[in-house]
Amino acid sequence: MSKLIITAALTGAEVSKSDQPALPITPQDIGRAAQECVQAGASIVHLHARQGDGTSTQDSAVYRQIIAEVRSRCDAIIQISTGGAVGMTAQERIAPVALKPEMATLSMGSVNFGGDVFVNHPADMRAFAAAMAEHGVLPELEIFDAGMLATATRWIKQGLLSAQPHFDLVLGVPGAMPATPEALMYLKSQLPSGATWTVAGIGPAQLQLGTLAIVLGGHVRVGFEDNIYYRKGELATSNAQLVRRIAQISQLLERAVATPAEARALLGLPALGV
Ligand code: KMH
Ligand code: ZN
Repeated sequence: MSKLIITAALTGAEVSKSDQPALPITPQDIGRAAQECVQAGASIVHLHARQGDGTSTQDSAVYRQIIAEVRSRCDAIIQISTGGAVGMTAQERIAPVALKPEMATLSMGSVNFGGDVFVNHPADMRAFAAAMAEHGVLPELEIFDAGMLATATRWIKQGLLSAQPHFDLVLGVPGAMPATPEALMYLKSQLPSGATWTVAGIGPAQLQLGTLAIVLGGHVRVGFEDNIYYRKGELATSNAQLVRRIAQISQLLERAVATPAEARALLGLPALGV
């Protein structure tokens, strides 16, 4: 089994400081959180940008600052969001891909998202995939529901996506696939052979499905975007606290944790600076 890649989803678009006082919002805070997470065992940071008042933004200038703050402190693989926040236009969402981060998310379909609808029109998804290919950005294919995985598989066969895909199986969004072992096992059974995959469980499932993914040979995403609690009724003190716990579980299960350099090799990304 390969070493474990831990992604830290530091900020997200929906969580606020009033929900989680330790949420990193400013570029400096996001840079510091990334550094702490790498020290705790993360190799990818999944980034969202916020304006000064906490509102979500896809402004490239803000992403440029965030990327600079992260890169000046650590060698994490930088993955930006193209999901942004519900209601943003496709043009807004794709803009920061021109900064050529190492990775970016690519949602593979539309889905009810709590009380909202997260819209991903096939024409926009195709344009996102093309923009990522043009800028040399590795997509992480976001799968919220089984039909999205079927779409990704079809697009891989049609040559619209790389034959060496990396997936994020997001389980537990209200309106999408539930955060159950059965749902994870079904999605795993449908993955193209040779694909790498990570699990993002929402809420308490972050710990439970993350542990299952460690055993199954997948990878794990943790962080405040998906879960703000350390345990029931107790807020986590930092993103790094969540990273540290999943790294410890992996080590207890005798699966070593990848460094950012090792994660780049596992994902077929060039070494940093190459
Ligand atoms: N904020 C969600 C609507 C992504 O980062 O690509 C979408 C999201 C997915 O967060
Ligand atoms: Zn995100």
